Formats: sequence, C-alpha cells, structure tokens
Amino acid sequence: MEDTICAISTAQGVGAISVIRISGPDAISIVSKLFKGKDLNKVESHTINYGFIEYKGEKIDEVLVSIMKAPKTFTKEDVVEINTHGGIAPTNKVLEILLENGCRLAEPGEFTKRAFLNGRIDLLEAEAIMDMINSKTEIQRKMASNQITGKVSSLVNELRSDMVQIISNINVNIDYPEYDDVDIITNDLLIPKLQNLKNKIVKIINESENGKLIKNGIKTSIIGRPNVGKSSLLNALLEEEKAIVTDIPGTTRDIVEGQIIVNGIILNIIDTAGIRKTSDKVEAIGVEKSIKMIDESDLVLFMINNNEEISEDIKELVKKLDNKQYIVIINKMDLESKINIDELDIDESRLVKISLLNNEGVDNLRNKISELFKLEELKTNDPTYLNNARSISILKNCLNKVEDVEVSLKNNLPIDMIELDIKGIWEELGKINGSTYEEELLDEMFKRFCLGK
Ligand SMILES: Nc1nc2c(ncn2[C@@H]2O[C@H](COP(=O)(O)OP(=O)(O)OP(=O)(O)O)[C@@H](O)[C@H]2O)c(=O)[nH]1
Ligand SMILES: [Mg+2]
Repeated sequence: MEDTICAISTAQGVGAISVIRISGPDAISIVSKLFKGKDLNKVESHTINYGFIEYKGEKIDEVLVSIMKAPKTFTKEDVVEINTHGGIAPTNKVLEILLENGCRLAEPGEFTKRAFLNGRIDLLEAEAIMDMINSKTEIQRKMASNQITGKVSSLVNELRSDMVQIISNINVNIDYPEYDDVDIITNDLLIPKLQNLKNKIVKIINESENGKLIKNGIKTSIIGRPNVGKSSLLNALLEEEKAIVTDIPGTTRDIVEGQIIVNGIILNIIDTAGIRKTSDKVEAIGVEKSIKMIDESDLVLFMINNNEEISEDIKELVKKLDNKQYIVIINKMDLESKINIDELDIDESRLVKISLLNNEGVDNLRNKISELFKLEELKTNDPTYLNNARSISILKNCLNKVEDVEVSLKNNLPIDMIELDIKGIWEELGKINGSTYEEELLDEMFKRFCLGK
C-alpha cells in the first residue's frame, strides 16, 4: 500500500495563508488525531472544517482543514489540505508534527506523479501543470491551460487512433484473407495512409516551434563593434539604466541580460561586449562570448554606427548572420552619415534606422521583431502546441520511423513485418502522453517539479 505523503504547497515565506497538503490512505486519520474540532473521520467528503491543530496539549495554530476523499481528488487518493496562518514558524511546525505522526515528506512533484500513476492525468497534462506554475505571460498561461485540459494530448491521441485504424486494417487482412467483403490492404493502399499520418506529424513538429517560442521566449542578442550603442539599446528596450554606457569603446566586458515582452512574447535580451581585436585579457574573453552568442541566439540585433564607414570587420561579422534570424540596426542617425549600406547586401526589410540619443526608432524595431516572428498571428491563434523537448524528440523519432516504413512498402516487404513496424511507432507515440513509459523517465521528470505539487 502507498504511504501517506505531505508537503507545504504554498511558497515559503510570510503570507496570509499557507497550505499543507497530505495525500494517501492515512491522510484523514493522521490529521484527525491532531485536529481539535469536528471528528474528521466522520465529516462528509469535500468539506472545509474549522478548528485547531493541537499537539501534546498545545494549540499550535488555528486552521481550516479540507477533507477530500478518494477517488475524486487530485491524486485519486484521500487528500487533506490544512490552511494554516502563513508564517514560516506555524507552517513548519504543523509539517513537523505531521512527519512525527506517520506522514512522509513528499518528493518534488510526487502528488502530480501519483495523479499520473493513478490515471487522473496523462504525462502531457502533468508537464503542463509545471508550465502553468511557471507561466509569466498570458499566452504562456493559455498554452499551459490547453495542455492541462487535454487539447494537446488529443493531437497525439488522434495520431495514435489513425495508426490503430491502419493496424486493424492490416490485421483483418492477415487473419481473414479469404473474406470477400474485406478490403484487401495492399502496399499501394497503405502508402497514402502513411503519407497522411506523416503530414500530420510534420505539422505538429513545425507548429511546436511556436510552442517553444511561447514557452522559452526569444533569445535575442545585441551584437556589434564597440561603441555603436548596444548597451544604450538594451537600456532603451528595458526602460532602465541596466548596462553601463560610456563613450569609451570596450565598456561592456561581460554579457548583461534583461527581459521585455513584445506582443505577449518574452524577449530575453542579451547585451554583449563590442567585437574587436584586443590585447586586454578580460575584454578578449567577453569578445569570445559575443561571437558564441551569435550562434546561440534565436534573433541577432546587429548594430552598426551611421557615423562610421563599414569596415572589413563588419562585413566578416555580417557573414556569420547567414541562416539566422537577424535585424541590422543603424544607430546614431542623428550624426552625419558615413556609411554606404549597399556594401552589406542586406534585404531592406531587415534594416532599422534609429537614434538612441534622440529616442527615435525603438518602436520601429519592436514592430520589426514582431513582424519577423509573426507575433501578431501567434497572439490570435489558440496556442495548442507541443512545446517540450522530450515530446518533440519522440515525435521526430516517430517521423523517421514512418519514413522507414514507407521505404519498406516501396520495397514490397511482407505486410506482417510492416505491421510490426507500425505497432512500434504506435508504442513510441504513446511515450509522449505516458501511455507507455519507463520508470526512470518519470523520476527524472517529476524531480524538476516544485515541492508540494
Ligand atoms: N550621437 C549618438 N550617440 C549615441 C547614440 N547611442 C549611443 N550613443 C553614445 O555612444 C556611446 C557608446 O554607447 P554604448 O551604449 O556604451 O555602446 P556599446 O555598443 O555598448 O559599446 P561597448 O560596450 O564598448 O561595446 C555612448 O557615449 C552613448 O551615449 C546615438 O543614437 N547617437
Ligand atoms: Mg556596451
């Protein structure tokens, strides 16, 4: 039989109320021993009961105790929640007493793990609970909500039921080949069915890019030669004097980070050291980081100075932007123009001219970013996307396997071998929502949850 677990479910600190959650077969009997008020063994399920936690003759705290009997609870076990006064001492004291009286401290995510193991939620829904807790923007919340309520699971379930159809068609043919009224499944008939399945998988994978953008934000680095105004741009975007700005080239040595929200999407902005050859050891490390940051970013804001001619160094750096999302920003438009932008061979749509001194052009830049990532569109869509690396890699794996089956079909491999491969893919897909899972994966996954969830 499962043991009874407990944990503080609210954030640790001083607040009005703290919630301590207990789940397991002895949840009600353990709390009832410590509770001064109604007999909790006899109260109705889903009631809130007023009283005191009393231990060894001492009233510890005035509390409200919710009694929720299995199976209609989060874990499908008996669940008790104690609302204590929200200070560190009363909360910890009540927890301590519960531990002394037969509860075990829950591991991070253990309540949710039980909810999953007891069939209340699937793995995607469990993961979405953490996304919901971590969500900072409205669109992140919506995406997590669509996953919690099973909309994302249904994308996967649909794929799996398509596959069941294919498998059962094949089975009928293998088992009853003599039936006249059964469609004979030939390889030719299977090819379009698999093509259809493949299209659906590809669509989900492509759309998962949106999911990743919403979940992780856009990693945006500001790159350029020293003194072009990179730190000034970071400060302008953040509306805060976060990075040091001086007229000395080489002011920024290390990366400086900040966060803004554009059209509901988080932009993680990184100001970097100006790139130049330098004999200064510290600066050189900063420059190295800047160059590395180009590769690691989803978006590069490449900044040049309107008042300086385009050097070979700049041309070299622009080459590194190939295959990246980037915007070239010409700053210091208030100064005399000394650049000939044609030398850079950049599409007009990727250029933004600004003057940070005069506070001109920053809005334009925000709009450009929005256009580049189609953020308006993203905002109006119902955000139902697969968004975690685990699921996406499983799906990509399945796509490869479907492609292998297509090759086998074209090579006229026997249908029963094909059927085995398709079953394998069906099982693999089940790993996404946890229809099939390995214990190690669960441990790894729930370890990342917060305590008390
Ligand atoms: N005239 C003019 N000066 C500007 C503008 N933007 C920034 N500056 C000035 O340019 C100088 C360098 O600005 P920073 O923001 O420190 O430049 P940076 O690119 O971060 O420089 P490093 O950290 O050295 O790589 C400062 O004196 C700023 O005040 C602008 O639009 N026009
Ligand atoms: Mg700087």
